[in-house]
Amino acid sequence: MSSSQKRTGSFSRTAKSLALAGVALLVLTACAEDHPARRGWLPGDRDTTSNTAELTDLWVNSWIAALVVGVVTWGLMLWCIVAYRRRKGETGYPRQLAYNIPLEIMYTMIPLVMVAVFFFYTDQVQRSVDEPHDNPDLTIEVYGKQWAWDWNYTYTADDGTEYEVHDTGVQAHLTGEEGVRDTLPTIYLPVDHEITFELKSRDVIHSFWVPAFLQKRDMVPGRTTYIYLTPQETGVFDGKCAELCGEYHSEMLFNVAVVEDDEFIEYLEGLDEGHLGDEYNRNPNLHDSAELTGGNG
Ligand SMILES: [Cu+2]
Repeated sequence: MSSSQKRTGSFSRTAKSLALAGVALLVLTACAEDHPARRGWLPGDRDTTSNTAELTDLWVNSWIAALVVGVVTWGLMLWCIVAYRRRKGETGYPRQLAYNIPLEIMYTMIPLVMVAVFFFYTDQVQRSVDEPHDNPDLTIEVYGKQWAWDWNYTYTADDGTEYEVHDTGVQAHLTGEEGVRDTLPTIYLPVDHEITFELKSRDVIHSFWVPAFLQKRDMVPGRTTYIYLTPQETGVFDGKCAELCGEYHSEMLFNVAVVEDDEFIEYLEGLDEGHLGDEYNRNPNLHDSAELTGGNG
């Protein structure tokens, strides 16, 4: 064995053990119960709302499937590059192959099956997440407007008291200093209660997004779109508009405070009664929202 062959041998051994060690390290760290890798580095927590576990599983499993496909594809490519490399003394093109029917059928069918599987699971999760509440504890009608939000709360408390109150926000004022988050308008949600969000717009297309809830939905003038969820963990989360909607889109921010029931009722009692409806829309000639409900934004 020549010395160069020996060197190549020990190099490939070192590379192999390094790769193995890397994979082992990755697997071990990802095994830790609360490692972000287990959630595919998504924001929030698996149990933040009644929908986040399902959405997380769809995301993580899709990534695993995509990675398996990637590894097989990269492996085949590498194998071709190495096994069919130009060897000493070879000239011209290698033997050209075309019209291998079984092979062509295979690489048409496999992607079709993969797309069908992705479609099946995506559809399943989407149906489950978008399943309307028959009788939600709380309905919040959210109006997006350049560049803030109006919230109408309709809530029936456990003792039967009914609330129809509203709150209204103004856009954030991003100064570049710390502490702006504390000045943002805040939407309050009672933990462990079914909530239906009715999403509307007063002017242009906005999008209601709470990253930790893993859900985002367009708010389209003249239509109503919906989000159905049950918050399962108390805390304060970031909310924002996710549809470029004009000059101060980046300041169309809010906080989401998920609180215990008594704190929620205390908050509702501090709000003004009544409803800020379509009469404040900037496009009064649009169809009545009620005629055009539905759709997923
Ligand atoms: Cu917006």
